[in-house]
Amino acid sequence: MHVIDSHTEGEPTRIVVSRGPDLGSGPLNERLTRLREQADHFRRFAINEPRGWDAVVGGLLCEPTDESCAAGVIFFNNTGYLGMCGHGTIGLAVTLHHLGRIGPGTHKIETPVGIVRVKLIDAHTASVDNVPSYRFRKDVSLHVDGLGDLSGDIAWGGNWFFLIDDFCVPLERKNLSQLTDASQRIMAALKSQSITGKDGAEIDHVEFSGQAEQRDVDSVNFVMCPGGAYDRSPCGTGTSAKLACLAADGKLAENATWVQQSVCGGTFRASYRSAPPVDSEPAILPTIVGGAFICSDATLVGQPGDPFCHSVICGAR
Ligand code: PYC
Repeated sequence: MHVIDSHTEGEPTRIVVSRGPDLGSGPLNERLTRLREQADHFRRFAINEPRGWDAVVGGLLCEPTDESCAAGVIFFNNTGYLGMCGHGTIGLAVTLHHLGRIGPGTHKIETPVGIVRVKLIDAHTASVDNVPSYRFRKDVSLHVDGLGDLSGDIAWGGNWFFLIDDFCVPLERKNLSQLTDASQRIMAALKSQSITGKDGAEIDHVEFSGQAEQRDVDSVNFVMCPGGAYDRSPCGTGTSAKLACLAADGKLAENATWVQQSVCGGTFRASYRSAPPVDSEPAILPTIVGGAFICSDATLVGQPGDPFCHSVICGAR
């Protein structure tokens, strides 16, 4: 299996270029269902230990149904599948350039949640025009074991997020294990209290935002992804969800730039345009700009008889 690894502001992406499972043709959301139901061993083989690790987001390169798209992609992680992935789309653009498949300029990419536009600015920088994003609920109360009563917003940015501002634990690298523990407790509380996104959708990302120390940065975040790994980048879909909340509160004007830094120090520059409401909620079209670098261009091997071929090590799911 030919894979290309990159990182976007520190967050790894592994694009599977060839020898992925045959999912047939048709809309990408149907192909994703086939992948989940009939070929999930591929996901575990491609990104979990021993060939990968928990933080890696994989992307299966697919033939798009829409011929005007440069590529189709299905993103996945150590525990399942992602509707969209902002850092992964930036990594994909830099990877497609590395493969000689795209040049600088704007390209359409098909995903299971819709078509997104990516602009390759140079060999290591791309912007993503994400799917329409919106705040679904404001100031939702939640009781969390060990943390007490909290309140946060629920927003969609291509994935579902529970966003908490000014969390009691400072967003610093030395606090990563505390932040990981707290965000997982919040995720469990959301589940047990049946607090969901629209139509009962599971909220599978938790985002803490706080004040930045750097003067040229607007906010620092910590984002917990499904599967227990935190995002090393500021999270493209998480930044989109954050922008949706800022816009809904009148705290960020259309086309103004918002610099979002991750707890690891990488930054995305983000802005938005207004979009038609989604289910009568005001919506935005976010644009996220970030940098990505290729780390390896490799062949993954699965030998007959390898008992760990499809990954059953440690916490891999
Ligand atoms: O950048 O959207 C993102 C993302 C989702 C999960 C990890 N990164």
